[in-house]
Amino acid sequence: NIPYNPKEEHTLVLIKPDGYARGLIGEVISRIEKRGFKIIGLKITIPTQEELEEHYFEHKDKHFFNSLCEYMSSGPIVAMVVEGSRVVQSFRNMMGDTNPALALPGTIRGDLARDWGPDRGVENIVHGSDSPQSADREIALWFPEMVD
Ligand code: RTP
Ligand code: MG
Repeated sequence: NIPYNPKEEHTLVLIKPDGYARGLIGEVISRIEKRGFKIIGLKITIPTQEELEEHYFEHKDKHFFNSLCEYMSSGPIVAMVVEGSRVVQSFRNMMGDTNPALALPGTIRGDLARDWGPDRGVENIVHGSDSPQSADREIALWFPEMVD
């Protein structure tokens, strides 16, 4: 990792297990770099149940929470800290709608994610923080060494 400058805006990006398994790491990283954002932290890990309960705490009472945790712990993910001006909202725009069927062409999910079938109701390639506050919390969870 390279130095974390708290004056810059950051977001936490995850390439989820379907993105990793389908060989889309390069595609996602390429889109981030072409947009002019800087990757300052990067690791491959298999999330634990504890990490997912913390990462997705806002969803713990939702009907999809169990399948979400099963999906997210089913294989390796790539976690990244991405830096740049207004990167939180920009990366949300780059991801597209949560549901791949509603994600517009030109977005990561709209171009790459498969439709949600009965067997994979939660897959959508990537995660991006939904606010700068969420980003701070998520970066502290996945990259504690970077911010302590
Ligand atoms: P993320 O947090 O992963 O960046 O996705 P998001 O903001 O677009 O969507 P969010 O509402 O935070 O949901 C988190 C993840 O849970 C799965 N999900 N499944 N079956 C469903 O109705 C449903 N709703 C959400 C997705 O993997 C979603 O990205
Ligand atoms: Mg979310």
